[in-house]
Amino acid sequence: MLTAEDKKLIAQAWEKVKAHKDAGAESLERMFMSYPQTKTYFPHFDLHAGSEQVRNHGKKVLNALDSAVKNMDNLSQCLSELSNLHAYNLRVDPVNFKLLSQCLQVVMAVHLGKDYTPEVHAAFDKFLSAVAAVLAEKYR
Ligand code: HNI
Repeated sequence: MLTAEDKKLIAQAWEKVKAHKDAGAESLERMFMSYPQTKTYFPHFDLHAGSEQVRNHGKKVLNALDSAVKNMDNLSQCLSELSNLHAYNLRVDPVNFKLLSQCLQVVMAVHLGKDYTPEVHAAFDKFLSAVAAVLAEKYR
């Protein structure tokens, strides 16, 4: 459960993260490097460093997270379409959501520096777990 304080910290920190337009692509690149098995979901993508496809996809992921931040109290509804897509069409194994979340957190820490406090980290950890839970809820 996100507390009122968590929500405040997430909303504030997110504004700084999303100013880095390539934060999504950087997270994907980190995921592909650290967990190469995740590349199997993107056989149709050029996954080389600096790939335009990864860059564009990163923007989509960032936009989705932006709406999630704006709809923190209503994540299920806000991410319902994406949840269908990942479960029924893409069939992404839910373990992968944790891997991407971890990479997103590293990218946030890189960009936010000292503003990525333990409190912000803990709040984002809860938030990304909630997002992952919604994206995986249709697998049941
Ligand atoms: Ni994900 C497509 C958001 C985790 C594999 N994904 C999308 C799209 C968004 C998105 C937005 C674009 C939908 C559209 O075009 O309508 N993905 C998210 C979010 C997370 C996430 C917010 C978690 C925080 N996706 C993952 C993970 C994997 C993944 C962990 C696999 C490792 N996603 C995909 C694939 C596509 C995709 C594959 C289709 C890409 C394409 O364009 O063909």
